[in-house]
Amino acid sequence: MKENSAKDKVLLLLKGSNDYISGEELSKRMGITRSAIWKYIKALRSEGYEIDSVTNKGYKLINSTGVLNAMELEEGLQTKVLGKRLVFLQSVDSTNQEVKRLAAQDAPHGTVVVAEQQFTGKGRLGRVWNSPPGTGIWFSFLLRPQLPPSKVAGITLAAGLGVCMAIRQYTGLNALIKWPNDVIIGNKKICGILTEMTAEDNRIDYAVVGIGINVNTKEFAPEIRSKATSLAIETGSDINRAELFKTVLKYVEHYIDLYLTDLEKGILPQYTGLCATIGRRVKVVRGNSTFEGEAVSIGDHGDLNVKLDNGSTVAVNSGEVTVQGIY
Ligand code: BT5
Repeated sequence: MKENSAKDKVLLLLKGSNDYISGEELSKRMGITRSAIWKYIKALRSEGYEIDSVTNKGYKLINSTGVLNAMELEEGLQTKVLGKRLVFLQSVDSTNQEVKRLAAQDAPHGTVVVAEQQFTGKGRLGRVWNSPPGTGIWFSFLLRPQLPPSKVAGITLAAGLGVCMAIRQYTGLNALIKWPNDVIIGNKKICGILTEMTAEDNRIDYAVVGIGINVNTKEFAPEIRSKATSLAIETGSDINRAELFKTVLKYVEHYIDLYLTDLEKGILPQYTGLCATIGRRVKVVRGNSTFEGEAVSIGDHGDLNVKLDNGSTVAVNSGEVTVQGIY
């Protein structure tokens, strides 16, 4: 564990106590003055910790749901490799970009960057990902897998499955996957994933997986209002983003490991069981032709197999398909 600053030590003492601790007790335990304690309490409050103070009783930590910082993100993280190096930033252009910058400086496999806010959050194909502060979990991680580039799509499917399972476990909501890697609740999007990679000689140099989850968003920008939702909207209450992040990272690591151990087969049965696209009518646009059919299964490279109305089956990629009934 990193050496804690005095402010973090005050926080740990508050966290370790079920009752009020007096300013005197804190100042004795820390070996600093009561006015220094008061300064740290004020600083912690400004970070979002709700700390009650009562004359003659002292201080008590009431709630830390709104807080996102490195300490909250790392404390109790149960992963093997993901997040062993974790960088938290108040704001950044895009966490994918930051991970790429760190990768260029030889950052290790499993490095994670989390941001409170992204100025230019990216979707796929140059689209925008809205990432305002105080609302979501916006993070990316670095992988240096021994894989050919054709296997990267499966990593993205595994990450989507991990997010979906974590949301189900943490909130009890009926989260599903819209192939290939949106997580949805009802017909609305709660999470998007962007994977980028660099490769050489048919080998992945590194892959960056970026995940955005709408957690405590109450209102969306007009252009996405009809197709986006958040966990707070769906559950009716605010969610502790740091705790949810740790659950997500644990599940994402688990399913990526499963995929890498048993390439496709490790995750496909579970993925298919949670994939809302399977069994739906889809429209496929390929070149100048448009076909309709039913999505029937996921292929070995993560493609979607569509049974067309003329009876033939085609394997399609995400750029070619729209699903009827989901945004
Ligand atoms: C995605 O793209 O869904 C991938 C999003 C990845 C975001 C993460 S956040 C951390 C990391 N850093 C980044 O810069 N990116 C990753 P796509 O399938 O192309 O969907 C983009 C579309 O989703 C947009 O065109 C909007 O219509 C919609 N959208 C934008 N922001 C949204 C939001 N917060 N919630 C739901 N939908 C949104």
